[in-house]
Amino acid sequence: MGEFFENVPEVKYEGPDSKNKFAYKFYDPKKIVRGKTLEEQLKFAMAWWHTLGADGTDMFGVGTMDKSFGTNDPMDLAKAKVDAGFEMMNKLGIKYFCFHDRDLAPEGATIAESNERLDVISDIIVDKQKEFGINCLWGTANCFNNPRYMHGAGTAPNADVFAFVAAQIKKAMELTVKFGANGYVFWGGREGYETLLNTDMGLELDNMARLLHMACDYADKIGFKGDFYIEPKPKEPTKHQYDFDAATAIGFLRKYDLTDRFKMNIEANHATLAGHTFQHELRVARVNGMFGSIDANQGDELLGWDTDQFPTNIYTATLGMYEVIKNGGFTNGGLNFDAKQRRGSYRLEDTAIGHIIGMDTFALGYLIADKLIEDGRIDEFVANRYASWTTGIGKSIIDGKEDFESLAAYAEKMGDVTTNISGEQEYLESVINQVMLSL
Ligand code: XLS
Ligand code: NI
Ligand code: NI
Repeated sequence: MGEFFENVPEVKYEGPDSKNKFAYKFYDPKKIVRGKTLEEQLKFAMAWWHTLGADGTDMFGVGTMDKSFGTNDPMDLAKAKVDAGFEMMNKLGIKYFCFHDRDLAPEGATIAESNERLDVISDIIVDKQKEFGINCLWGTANCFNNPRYMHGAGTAPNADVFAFVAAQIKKAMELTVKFGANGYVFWGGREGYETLLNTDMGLELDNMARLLHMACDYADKIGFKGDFYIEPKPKEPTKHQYDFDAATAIGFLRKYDLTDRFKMNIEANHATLAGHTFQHELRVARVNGMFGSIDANQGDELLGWDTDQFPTNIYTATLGMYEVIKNGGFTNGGLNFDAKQRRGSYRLEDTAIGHIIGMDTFALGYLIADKLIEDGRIDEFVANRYASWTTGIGKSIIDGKEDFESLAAYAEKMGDVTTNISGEQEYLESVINQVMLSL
């Protein structure tokens, strides 16, 4: 096996003063925080598709990055990607990867041929996992690329498409188990609509739920005990996607009695597209007991699409990690870099540098969020803000002892509300700045 990332050395933690672009400035994998190493807390994962597949192709131009890994033969390329991927993860100390079935091996002419190809490549991956001590965070199926999915997959109007995608997901779940992963993602790539004029929305949603129930049943058969995740996204590729945001996806799961097996995989860029902050999406998942995993990237406020940039925004990462810590940390989930370097950063080492900055950003975010919680001023402020619910009339409402009549009598006696206190947003933002900059 040759070396593919020959300009990338083994990347180590050198601290905030290092000027080595191939060193971590803030991510010290062995540092203990909240009783575990940062490596265990953050669970970084490499996304097979971007890191080994994306070559900079966009709507206006061909690829700028050479991701041929020394071969033109599709199966040889699939094998070379395994070598390249494990080389990069090993050099960077990334302990997990995420994949779509079609990232691993090219689709064949029949399901049988596609599956045979997957068997060949997945055998190689399993050996590599053992050799390098690298795990799989989650798997998924690419149900959006092939023209058969032009009208959707689980929500397609054509029942044959539904049957085909079931076969595809069945195999992708088997691979996920083979790699020992505890997560399986459903991202509704084309599960949505372009126009309601040709769409039976009710049937499409019922069918999506049918597909997910079948996945749960099959998980039990093959011993998949991990979490299923829905990854919400409001649009792109379809105009309107059914899993618009966390609240919408959770409502869907509740309606169809799927909340036992499913959680959310929150992607930062998708939150932006939905008009939400990353923290909002994580909070919605958390307060509903549905937080699972994160696709770590960032969008551009000025662009309306999924730019999938490597995360560099420390403020956003801090507020995101604040939610993760409040949730008790990751269980089966982790931080998957669903991210790619910009088209002009065309060298393979730019991929590595993107991961390095992403890992430093989330490590910093985690450390600052930990300090914020330890500092306690934010929590204390919030507790005081809602103090009226712990005594008197507030407690009585929570205890279920009040009704409209009793509250009307209470209000009458009170006259008017005289107890509102300031929200102090500016002060709270200053606390964040202070904690952040004094880390
Ligand atoms: C696309 C999604 C996709 C999922 C996996 O926008 O982020 O990459 O994470 O199918
Ligand atoms: Ni994603
Ligand atoms: Ni995305």
